[in-house]
Amino acid sequence: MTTCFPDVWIGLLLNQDDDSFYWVEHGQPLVWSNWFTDKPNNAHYSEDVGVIMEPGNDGRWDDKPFVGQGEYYPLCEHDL
Ligand SMILES: [Ca+2]
Repeated sequence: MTTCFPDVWIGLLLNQDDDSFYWVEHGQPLVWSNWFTDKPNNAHYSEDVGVIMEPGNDGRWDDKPFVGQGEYYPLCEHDL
């Protein structure tokens, strides 16, 4: 059985004012990153969320378009 996993939103959003990414939870700027080669690339000038790419990409990141709620699975933190 093959299971497909989509890209996962990690809480990164693009700041439209300066084209930098920030963490949505606290509004902090991105300091460390794990972008895939040549990413973020803002393809078609519409990619404003940061995701962990689907398996097979070593957990690297890409920027993708925000096309509507539910398009990406979110990665969440939970106290145990
Ligand atoms: Ca991209």
